[in-house]
Amino acid sequence: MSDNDIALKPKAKVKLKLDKPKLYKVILVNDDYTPRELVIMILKAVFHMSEETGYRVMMTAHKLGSCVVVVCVRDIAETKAKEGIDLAKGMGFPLMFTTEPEE
Ligand code: TYC
Repeated sequence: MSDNDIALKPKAKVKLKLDKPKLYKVILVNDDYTPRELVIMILKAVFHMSEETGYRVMMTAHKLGSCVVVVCVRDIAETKAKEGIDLAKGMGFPLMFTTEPEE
Protein backbone atom coordinates (compact mmCIF):
# COMPACT_ATOMS: atom_id res chain seq x y z
CA MET A 1 0.00 0.00 0.00
CA SER A 2 1.55 3.39 -1.00
CA ASP A 3 1.28 6.51 1.15
CA ASN A 4 -1.50 7.83 -1.07
CA ASP A 5 -3.68 4.91 -0.52
CA ILE A 6 -6.46 5.32 1.93
CA ALA A 7 -7.35 2.29 3.85
CA LEU A 8 -11.06 2.01 3.39
CA LYS A 9 -12.66 0.34 6.26
CA PRO A 10 -16.04 -1.08 5.44
CA LYS A 11 -18.62 1.20 6.94
CA ALA A 12 -20.67 -0.29 9.67
CA LYS A 13 -23.96 -1.24 8.07
CA VAL A 14 -26.88 0.65 9.51
CA LYS A 15 -29.73 -1.75 9.57
CA LEU A 16 -32.92 -0.08 10.65
CA LYS A 17 -35.25 -2.67 11.92
CA LEU A 18 -38.67 -1.08 11.95
CA ASP A 19 -41.37 -2.89 13.82
CA LYS A 20 -44.35 -3.38 11.57
CA PRO A 21 -47.10 -1.10 12.78
CA LYS A 22 -49.85 -2.65 14.83
CA LEU A 23 -53.16 -2.75 12.95
CA TYR A 24 -56.54 -1.63 14.22
CA LYS A 25 -60.07 -2.58 13.21
CA VAL A 26 -62.70 0.09 12.68
CA ILE A 27 -66.00 -1.43 13.76
CA LEU A 28 -69.47 -0.21 12.82
CA VAL A 29 -71.94 -0.66 15.69
CA ASN A 30 -75.67 -1.16 15.19
CA ASP A 31 -78.27 1.06 16.85
CA ASP A 32 -82.04 1.41 16.67
CA TYR A 33 -82.16 5.01 15.49
CA THR A 34 -79.81 5.75 12.60
CA PRO A 35 -81.58 5.27 9.25
CA ARG A 36 -80.11 2.53 7.05
CA GLU A 37 -79.64 4.94 4.15
CA LEU A 38 -77.64 7.33 6.33
CA VAL A 39 -75.32 4.52 7.46
CA ILE A 40 -74.67 3.62 3.82
CA MET A 41 -74.11 7.27 2.92
CA ILE A 42 -71.51 7.62 5.72
CA LEU A 43 -69.75 4.39 4.71
CA LYS A 44 -69.53 5.71 1.16
CA ALA A 45 -68.30 9.16 2.21
CA VAL A 46 -65.77 8.17 4.88
CA PHE A 47 -64.59 4.76 3.74
CA HIS A 48 -65.00 5.20 -0.04
CA MET A 49 -67.29 2.19 -0.30
CA SER A 50 -69.54 1.44 -3.22
CA GLU A 51 -73.31 1.47 -2.63
CA GLU A 52 -73.34 -2.33 -2.71
CA THR A 53 -70.49 -2.82 -0.25
CA GLY A 54 -71.96 -0.11 2.00
CA TYR A 55 -75.31 -1.90 1.94
CA ARG A 56 -73.69 -5.24 2.83
CA VAL A 57 -71.60 -3.80 5.66
CA MET A 58 -74.62 -1.88 7.03
CA MET A 59 -76.83 -5.00 6.89
CA THR A 60 -74.15 -7.12 8.59
CA ALA A 61 -73.98 -4.65 11.49
CA HIS A 62 -77.79 -4.41 11.53
CA LYS A 63 -78.21 -8.19 11.80
CA LEU A 64 -75.17 -9.19 13.90
CA GLY A 65 -74.72 -6.05 16.02
CA SER A 66 -71.43 -4.93 14.51
CA CYS A 67 -69.23 -5.26 11.44
CA VAL A 68 -65.54 -4.65 10.75
CA VAL A 69 -65.33 -1.85 8.21
CA VAL A 70 -61.59 -1.62 7.62
CA VAL A 71 -58.23 -2.63 9.14
CA CYS A 72 -55.47 0.00 9.14
CA VAL A 73 -52.90 1.81 11.28
CA ARG A 74 -54.15 3.30 14.55
CA ASP A 75 -54.00 6.95 13.53
CA ILE A 76 -56.10 6.42 10.40
CA ALA A 77 -58.51 4.07 12.20
CA GLU A 78 -59.21 6.63 14.94
CA THR A 79 -59.57 9.49 12.47
CA LYS A 80 -62.00 7.55 10.27
CA ALA A 81 -64.07 6.40 13.25
CA LYS A 82 -64.33 10.00 14.48
CA GLU A 83 -65.28 11.28 11.02
CA GLY A 84 -68.12 8.75 10.81
CA ILE A 85 -69.36 9.51 14.33
CA ASP A 86 -69.20 13.28 13.78
CA LEU A 87 -71.04 13.13 10.44
CA ALA A 88 -73.92 11.19 12.03
CA LYS A 89 -73.89 13.38 15.15
CA GLY A 90 -74.15 16.49 12.98
CA MET A 91 -77.40 15.09 11.62
CA GLY A 92 -78.72 14.14 15.04
CA PHE A 93 -78.03 10.38 14.99
CA PRO A 94 -76.07 8.27 17.49
CA LEU A 95 -74.19 6.12 14.98
CA MET A 96 -71.07 4.65 16.58
CA PHE A 97 -67.76 3.40 15.22
CA THR A 98 -65.20 1.89 17.58
CA THR A 99 -61.58 0.89 17.07
CA GLU A 100 -59.70 -2.07 18.52
CA PRO A 101 -56.34 -3.69 17.92
CA GLU A 102 -56.30 -6.64 15.60
CA GLU A 103 -55.07 -9.87 17.24
N1 TYC B 1 -80.57 -0.64 12.83
C1 TYC B 1 -80.75 0.59 12.09
C2 TYC B 1 -82.18 0.67 11.62
O1 TYC B 1 -82.89 -0.32 11.59
C3 TYC B 1 -79.84 0.68 10.87
C4 TYC B 1 -78.41 0.58 11.26
C5 TYC B 1 -77.59 -0.37 10.67
C6 TYC B 1 -77.87 1.45 12.19
C7 TYC B 1 -76.26 -0.49 11.01
C8 TYC B 1 -76.54 1.35 12.57
O2 TYC B 1 -74.43 0.28 12.31
C9 TYC B 1 -75.76 0.38 11.97
N2 TYC B 1 -82.62 1.86 11.23
